[in-house]
Amino acid sequence: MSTIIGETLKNIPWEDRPEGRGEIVWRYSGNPIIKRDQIPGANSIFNSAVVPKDGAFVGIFRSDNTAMEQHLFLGKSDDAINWDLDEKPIILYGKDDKPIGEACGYDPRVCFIEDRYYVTWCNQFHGPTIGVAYSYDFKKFYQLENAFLPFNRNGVMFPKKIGGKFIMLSRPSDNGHTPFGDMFLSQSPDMEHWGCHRYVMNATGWAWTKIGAGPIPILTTEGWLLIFHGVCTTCNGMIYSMGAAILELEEPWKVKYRCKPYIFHPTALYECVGDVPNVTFPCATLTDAETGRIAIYYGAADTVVGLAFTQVDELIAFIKDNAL
Ligand code: BMA
Repeated sequence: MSTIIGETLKNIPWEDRPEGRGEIVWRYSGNPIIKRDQIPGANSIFNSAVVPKDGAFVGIFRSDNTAMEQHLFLGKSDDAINWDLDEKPIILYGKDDKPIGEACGYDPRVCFIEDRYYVTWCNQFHGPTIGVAYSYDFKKFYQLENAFLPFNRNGVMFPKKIGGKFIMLSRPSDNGHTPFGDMFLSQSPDMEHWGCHRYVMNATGWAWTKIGAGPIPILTTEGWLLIFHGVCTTCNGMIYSMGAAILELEEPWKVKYRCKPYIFHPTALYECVGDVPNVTFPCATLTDAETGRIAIYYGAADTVVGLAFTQVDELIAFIKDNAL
């Protein structure tokens, strides 16, 4: 039986799979957990990342305002379901300790590595690329250099160094609604200089248009469990579903198993109706190594935040039984 290698999280939010239902990933009955206008002046709050901290939870939330400007906001919660969100965006500081300005951009991920929390997001630098910042305390955020040249999206860190290097997944893209995209991996000795690029996975099967890493990969006895978003294009636009794969522990650019069917698909009303219909976009998980529970945070229809659940041993068995 596959298990999570990591911390216990006794207060992980959880609901059992509804009776008589067979989905590998199931929705929280109280979804959406974040409403679109929970921040004054917000048009939408969606693709967002949460982590446990000091017995409670913190998160970085993407909110687009009614001028459709994209910013990152701090949120706090005792139960990881009910969130207090700041009314003003996060302020980024430079290495010289001087404020640079508000954190602009979208689709944040948060990853604790060694002694601090790294935030990666889609930053604007003559087009989208991967912004990087860190914080020790979620009070002050220091911005580092952008990781890559434009155009790139979905920069997702691994939670520990491998072979002495920081590791980040990303998806080279274009300046628009990218109709292509495979997943790559890059390595860095210092979180600023990125190289030794490796190819990880292509867009194929149900995700024939593009794929992008989702939450921080989860360390398990089987390898790195990677949940990602995959996109297919229909006559009515793109559909964003969730896929899953297992990557090799020491060489995580090598795919051990990739699940042929999607593991989650926009079918609930709040995933199918909103600013961008038919989008489920995972950016974070909470995990409990003791019970194997995984809570997945995802943006729904580019409008609200949803929560879903799965069990690590069942998900890994599903991936292996249904491998491409
Ligand atoms: C991607 C990103 C995401 C968004 C998705 C669907 O390109 O912009 O933030 O959720 O499109 O619109």
